[in-house]
Amino acid sequence: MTGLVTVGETMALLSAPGEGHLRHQRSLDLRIGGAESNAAIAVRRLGTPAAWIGRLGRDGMGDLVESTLRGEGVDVHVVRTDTPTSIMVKERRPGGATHVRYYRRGGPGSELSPRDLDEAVIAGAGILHVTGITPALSASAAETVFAAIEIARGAGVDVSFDVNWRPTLWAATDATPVLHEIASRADVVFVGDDEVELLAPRADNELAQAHALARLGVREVVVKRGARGAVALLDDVLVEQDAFPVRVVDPVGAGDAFAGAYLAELLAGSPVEQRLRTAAACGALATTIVGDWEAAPTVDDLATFLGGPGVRR
Ligand code: ADP
Ligand code: KDG
Repeated sequence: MTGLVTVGETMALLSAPGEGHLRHQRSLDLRIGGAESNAAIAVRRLGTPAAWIGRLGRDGMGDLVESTLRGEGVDVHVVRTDTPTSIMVKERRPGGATHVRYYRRGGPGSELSPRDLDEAVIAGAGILHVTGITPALSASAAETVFAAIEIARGAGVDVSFDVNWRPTLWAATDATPVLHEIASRADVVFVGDDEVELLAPRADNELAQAHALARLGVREVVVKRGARGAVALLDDVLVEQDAFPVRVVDPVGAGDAFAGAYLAELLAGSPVEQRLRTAAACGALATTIVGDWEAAPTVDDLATFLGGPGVRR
């Protein structure tokens, strides 16, 4: 496998179909979501191999997650356990703000252990992609992330890290040293413009913050700026990419589609300008329909988006 491998928790996702408070909903759509598997799907959609390592309950929700990922062409390496599969509930409050609530404490993702890692899969990949969500779940989940990084580094596999700080899972004081530690072991770091201060508190603007991260030994620092696009800092050169204007329906998952697309282009050997352009297009498209990963574009969708609508027959 020369593509991407990732490790993390994927949950069943109960998503309110309409706008309004959850208590006024009479049904919920059943989907799946997980930052790492969202990125793996984004990679697959662009025709690049991707593998996901994780744990799921031995239950219907676990079957749903496993069959959905397999259906998307992701190579699944899963341990099934007696612990129920974790759940995430997503509602769109009046005014359009998306609220997410987790039911995942002690869930299968928290049981992740370095023993779950298939060394050959990681060592055979082109990139290992991890996020700051998994180490927040438990001590053994954090150990698993560090163990995966060690295997990748030992095998000369690039390490990609999406900071993805989730304040509902851990406070800044607990998160900062761990996220810092992972960033310092990564070749590529994706960081939100709202997260970068956490890792570079003494720098007083985005550029200085990106330089501070690069000084940790990170080869490519990519700052995700939502509707303002993105910038990448590598070899001391800053490359900027505007956002593609879109009508946002559901912003959750944009960062995962962005990271997956950037990494797919990196695996293909594309220059940084193309990595950023494809990533920004995929991030923008990811916001245009409901779901954390469903709108990640295929090669064909992307060509249509970048080349103008037209009619495909
Ligand atoms: P995250 O989902 O991790 O918070 P962002 O919201 O910054 O990350 O989204 C990742 C990337 O997706 C952005 O850098 C941008 O290129 C694209 N993107 C996100 N939101 C929009 C938007 N509203 N319009 C256009 N592009 C967007
Ligand atoms: O980036 C989107 C993810 O946050 C979502 O799919 C669920 O993994 C998830 C999380 O922990 O928030």
